[in-house]
Amino acid sequence: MNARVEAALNDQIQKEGSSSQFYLAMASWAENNGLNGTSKFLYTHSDEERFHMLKLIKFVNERGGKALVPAINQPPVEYKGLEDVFEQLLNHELMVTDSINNLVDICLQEKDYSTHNFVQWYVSEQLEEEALARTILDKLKLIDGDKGGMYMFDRDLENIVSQSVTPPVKA
Ligand code: OFO
Repeated sequence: MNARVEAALNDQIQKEGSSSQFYLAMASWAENNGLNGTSKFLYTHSDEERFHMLKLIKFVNERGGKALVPAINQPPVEYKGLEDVFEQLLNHELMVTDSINNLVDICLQEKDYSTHNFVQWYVSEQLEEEALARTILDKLKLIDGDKGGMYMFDRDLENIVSQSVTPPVKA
């Protein structure tokens, strides 16, 4: 496997792993703050990120490269509130999108068209995740801390989890 592409894929493996940990920390925070729907949503999101990491690990190894399993860093424990959680989540997704775009660039520069093809799945996934995070943030801004609104919001997020049951990506 092309060394530059392999390094970029390993960098992406690290980012997907840290996304999973980040959302896990948010899920745990939400659970401890009585936001059960939000915590379910974030636990599911954390699982999805782990599958994104696994899919990359398998791809690198199957293509003759060596996948590097990243170290686990401690994500933040405290959040100021739900808006803070979803703002951080959106910013994190924007950073991941930049990283995927960089990966796409490297594939093209190195003429690695099969990895380029593989990475397209991540390109669409990022679009969906960014759109969802923006929609959630817009709702939170509308609610503006109203208790009844927060209750409904938390219930809505629980429904999103049960409807979206996008089966985890096969690694
Ligand atoms: Fe892995 O999809 Fe977001 O970060």
